[in-house]
Amino acid sequence: MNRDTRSSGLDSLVLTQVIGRVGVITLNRPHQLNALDDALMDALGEALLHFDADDRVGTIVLTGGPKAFAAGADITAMAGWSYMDVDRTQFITRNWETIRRVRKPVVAAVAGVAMGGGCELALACDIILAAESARFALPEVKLAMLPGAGGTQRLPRAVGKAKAMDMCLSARTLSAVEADRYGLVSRVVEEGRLMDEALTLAGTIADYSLPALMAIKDSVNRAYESSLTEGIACERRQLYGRFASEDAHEGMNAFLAKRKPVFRHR
Ligand code: CO8
Repeated sequence: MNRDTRSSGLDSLVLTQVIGRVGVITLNRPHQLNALDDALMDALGEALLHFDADDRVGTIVLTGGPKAFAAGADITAMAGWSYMDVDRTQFITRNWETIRRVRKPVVAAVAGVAMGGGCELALACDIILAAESARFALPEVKLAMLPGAGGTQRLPRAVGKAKAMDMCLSARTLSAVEADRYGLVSRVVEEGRLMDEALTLAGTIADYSLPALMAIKDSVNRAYESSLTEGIACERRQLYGRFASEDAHEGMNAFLAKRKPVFRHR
């Protein structure tokens, strides 16, 4: 794999690096277990939008540290807020939902805890790879709060109502193996191999035609967000759209000529 890497400064709240066609974003508040505050979420949003606009990047990997992907919203920051503080600054919609605007595939590579907003952030990604140490929980009920960064909506869609209710109401923690069995994560990988596996997966995806990847992501998200009729209509439009793509003709012609396709991401 071409490891053409560029890194941001080590004192940043997020570190960014480009490896081949993969943009890697690392949450970097290790002493607070990557607790998510406004500044971190603004930096994350900026990094996501930057990679989404960068033609050299086909896929994004979002990761944390060995101990924590992220331990949730920053309780220290939130503890003093009033209703009006949250409402006036639109805390959640201002920077928590940026990830929804990203059109390229986003792979979460999770080691250690993914709790509360950290679990919700992973759920907002397209694929979750979990190291054996990964732990998933929505423990907000212990604070008399609720999973308010999409957790009550995305978790039932991922694991079904009964298991989502169990996790949200009892705050139980899932091991990586349980999370895999529940369908919350797509793969569990050996502890030391998390980033290698994530980069290999993201690199494989990034080599496909980017407009095709974005069409697939949009269509799968419709399955999740709309009725079957609307989802099928979206998929059909995306399918017809493929015939306007140079890459789709290249892919089909290369298959017929028994050669490797050369995608230009157009
Ligand atoms: N916020 C702020 N600081 C945190 C957080 C957090 N969520 N989690 C850990 N830290 C800090 C600790 O306070 C500690 O700091 P210090 O060293 O200064 O005392 C440091 O990180 C290390 O933590 P621990 O000593 O507790 O480490 P342990 O290994 O003993 O425990 C745990 C790890 C189990 C992850 C434990 O830290 C924990 O339970 N953390 C809180 C988890 C939690 O409740 N998360 C949910 C938060 S609420 C939320 O996410 C709402 C999302 C909805 C969005 C709302 C937006 C407004």
